[in-house]
Amino acid sequence: MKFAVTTLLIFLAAEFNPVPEFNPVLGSLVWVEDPKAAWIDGEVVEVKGEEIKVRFTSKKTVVVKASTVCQKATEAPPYGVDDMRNLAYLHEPGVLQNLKSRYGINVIYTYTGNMLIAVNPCRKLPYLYDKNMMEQYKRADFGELSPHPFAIADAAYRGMINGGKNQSVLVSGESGAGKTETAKQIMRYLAYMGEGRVIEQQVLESNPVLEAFGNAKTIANNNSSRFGKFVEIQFDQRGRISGAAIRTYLLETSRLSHVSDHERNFHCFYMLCAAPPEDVKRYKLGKGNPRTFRYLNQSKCYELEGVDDSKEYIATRTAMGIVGISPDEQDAIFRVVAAILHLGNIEFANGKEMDSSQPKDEKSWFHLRTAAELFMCDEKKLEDCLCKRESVTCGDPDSAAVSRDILAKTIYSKLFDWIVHKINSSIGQDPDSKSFIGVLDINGFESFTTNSFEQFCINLTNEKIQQHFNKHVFKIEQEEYTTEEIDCSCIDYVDNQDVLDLIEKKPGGIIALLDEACMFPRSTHKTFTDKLYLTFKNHKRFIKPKLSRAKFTICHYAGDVTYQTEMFLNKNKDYIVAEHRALLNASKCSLASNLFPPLSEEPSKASKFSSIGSQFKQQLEALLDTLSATETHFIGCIKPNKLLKPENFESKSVLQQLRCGLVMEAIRISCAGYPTRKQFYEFVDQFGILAPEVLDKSYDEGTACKRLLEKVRCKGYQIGKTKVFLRAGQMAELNARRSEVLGRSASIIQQKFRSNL
Ligand code: AD9
Ligand code: MG
Repeated sequence: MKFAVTTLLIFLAAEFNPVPEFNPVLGSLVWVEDPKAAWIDGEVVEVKGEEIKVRFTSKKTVVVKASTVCQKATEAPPYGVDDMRNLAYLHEPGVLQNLKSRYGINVIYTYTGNMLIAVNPCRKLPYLYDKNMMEQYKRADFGELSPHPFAIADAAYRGMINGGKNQSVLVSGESGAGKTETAKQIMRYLAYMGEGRVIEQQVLESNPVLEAFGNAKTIANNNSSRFGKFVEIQFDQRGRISGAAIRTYLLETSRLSHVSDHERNFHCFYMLCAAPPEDVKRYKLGKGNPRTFRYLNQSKCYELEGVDDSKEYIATRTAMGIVGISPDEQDAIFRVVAAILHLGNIEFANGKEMDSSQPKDEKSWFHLRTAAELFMCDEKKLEDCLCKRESVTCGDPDSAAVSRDILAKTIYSKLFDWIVHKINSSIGQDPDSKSFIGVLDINGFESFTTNSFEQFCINLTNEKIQQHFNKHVFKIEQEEYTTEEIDCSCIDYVDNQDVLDLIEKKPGGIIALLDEACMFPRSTHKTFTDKLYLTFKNHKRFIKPKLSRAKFTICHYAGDVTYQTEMFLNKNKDYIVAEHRALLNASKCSLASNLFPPLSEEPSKASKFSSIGSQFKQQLEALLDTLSATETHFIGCIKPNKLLKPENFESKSVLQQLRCGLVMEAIRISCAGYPTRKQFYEFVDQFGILAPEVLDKSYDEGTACKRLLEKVRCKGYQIGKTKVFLRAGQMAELNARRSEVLGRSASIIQQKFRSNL
């Protein structure tokens, strides 16, 4: 992944300048930014005006500008702090070091205020999630125990029960960071609160079912979710689960016909190949060897380390039963899955007539017959539908292959939607439910060497979530400042509304222009791209790359991403080829024919042009409307290393994730204001030693704090109604002074002690 984290992350009121007053002197401990290791710590050994020489522990020295280094705490707790806000210095190297030192002892969770940061342990840590642990979190207040997803789930649950407000938990992070695993722990905890009845079981078992059909091995993650998911768990008056609604987003169907090296197709195909012999026979899969199917053998990866597909098949079947998919329905689902494998094996050759094609050889005829049999549709119609000239293809062998893949993808995506729908209707929605907790598990910001329409949609989602997050964190900060009656003009944030307008404004945004292009038969990706160049030539967030005419760059909040437009038009079009619809609608299998109702029964489709981009935009709007009406909890997942190997913390990559995700954003907002706050009495208790005269009872607590801070010449702090609000770095300074005074008193006592001897 390549990110260009640029100047986008600047706050209006205060740049992210963690310790503004820091002037390194001889002997100061500092962090120096390093292109490979992110940040390295060392000691200042020479100061020459603006330039300083720093010596690292490796004895290597570097000369850097004083303004580029960060101050290192002298007395950092060796195993870090539970909440980033308790760091002596709340800056990038501090945050990174804290995560790293905790990770080293398998402490994978850390708070930043109310947000949880979860570093993927890349190994099983069962003790962290057992019943005993759930019980402990159930009894504790937030912040009392170590940071944990159960604490977040519990906070959401209590917020719902006591505060009477709907809640949501947003889990973000890049692929392999642990979003799905974390979301599952949240769901487990919520189910645990509900006493373990059938409905809780159903909500939990929806996970393996959806994973079987919607997850696949990718380079980044052996169990990568190839769709986004929002699970709304509804509760009754007694706080028990009473219904659930699952919404899914953007299943990556392109994987069905094209699998890259070292990746796999969706898990269900391999499971079915590994099914018990009677099932393999029933679904006509020969010897059940995945190597014999074209949709599976483009990549040479078939098995997953530590996963037994035959066991997974049985487990999936059991889970399907629990979520209410009947044995007959399960049979129909796997028949369709097997039919897709056979469909993929049909190859084409030139037919007898011009622009026509036919199955290439006897083997292809066999797969065509078997596919038709499994789909329970007419064999001749299937042949016609693939080989004859029709609305989208011109009939030659290449077009027939395209038509075959389109058919396979359409069926699979309909099948997936059907499964989701089925789970929803069998778990049921509680019409009387007043409250819910939503859990969102959706792909983080993506920037690959080649980015297409999928990345465009995913990054739009992330822009939306980012805006929601900024507003949320900002609002919480503002509320606390207002309660304490202190000035909050110092906090503000850069709104990314301009990027959102560029993408989704109606009319005139990129999605609207793409829809327009899709409606004109003569448009090509080139005319579409030219139109973008013309329309957005002065847009601050849009860049026309110098050399290409088929690319454009968007300056996202997390960095610049260049999109390739070649497939944008095709991928945006949402239609079912009329012949495909007719073929499957006539299937004798009720599941298959239900997947393709007659067009007249889909009025929204029949009347107007429908596009994937616009539909997705609407889905997102609905999601954001839901989220905005809830109290939101955030969990940021971090992938410690590319290969997901335990005990390997790659600082550089973690830093990039912190910058692109929500974590640094939360820290920035809090740093721009007053990241450390302490109750008056706590503050006086801790620092009274710096100005003992304020401790006599003639002052009220607030004034005592003020006098104390004046005496030690602190500036820029604020005194609220019950708390002292300190700027970034001030707490560390006070602590250092306190240690100094304590040290001095200790040595005086020692001297006295010695002289008395
Ligand atoms: V993707 O965007 O769907 O590709 P996720 O969902 O962020 O991705 P996932 O939750 O699937 O990542 O985690 C990846 C792998 O890391 C899992 O399969 C586990 O093997 C491993 N993992 C993640 N979190 C934990 C955990 N808390 N404990 C143990 C974990 N293993
Ligand atoms: Mg996932």
